[in-house]
Amino acid sequence: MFEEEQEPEFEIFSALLFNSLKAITFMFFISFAMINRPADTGKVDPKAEMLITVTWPDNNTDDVDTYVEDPAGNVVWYNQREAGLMHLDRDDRGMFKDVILFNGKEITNPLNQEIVSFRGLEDGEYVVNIVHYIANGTAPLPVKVKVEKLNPTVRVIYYDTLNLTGTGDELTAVRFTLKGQEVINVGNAPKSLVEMTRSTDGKDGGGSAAQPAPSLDALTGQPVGGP
Ligand SMILES: [Ca+2]
Ligand SMILES: [Ca+2]
Repeated sequence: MFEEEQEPEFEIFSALLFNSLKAITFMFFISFAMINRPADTGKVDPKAEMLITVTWPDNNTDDVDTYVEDPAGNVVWYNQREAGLMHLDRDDRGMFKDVILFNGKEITNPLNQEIVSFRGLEDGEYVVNIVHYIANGTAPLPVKVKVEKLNPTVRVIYYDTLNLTGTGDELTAVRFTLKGQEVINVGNAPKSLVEMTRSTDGKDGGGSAAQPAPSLDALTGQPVGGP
């Protein structure tokens, strides 16, 4: 009898304890979510008007760079990741820095990809170049370049694979002109965007992988003025 009378009190106590635990857990998750709010850098704008995606084979150690010029003459590239209405998500350097920690273990991210997103579009010509910044292999490197205009419906302006042939090789993948919703004059006449950005220097210093980028001949894509 005595024990039976104690039970309800115990139940109230455990219910209280359980609810407090729930509240604490809830507050913990809320603060955790706030702490881990993703940083703005590297984010692709979900309201993008156009996307340029450059990919090369998984696990490849070569460093390919994406350069895009807009009609106003702004050029987005690894040292100028915001230009005009363009944004380069990151400078993918092959496998360099592509190791992440997950549950205390090192995980290698095999992906090789750079994405340029556009918050808005202007009439005029766009130029999309890829550059073989560091070639570690001897074979030509196949690089996929895709240009998609997203609104009002997704439309692929360009999608092809180009072969980069070695350090310093710069190729114009595509150039095209926007006129309202129209896409005209799609071609690939070479235009060096590296030359236009040569006043600024190469990759962040320190690492042995960093080197001053060579000056390139606009027509041949070959380094000029070297030894
Ligand atoms: Ca790169
Ligand atoms: Ca990579």
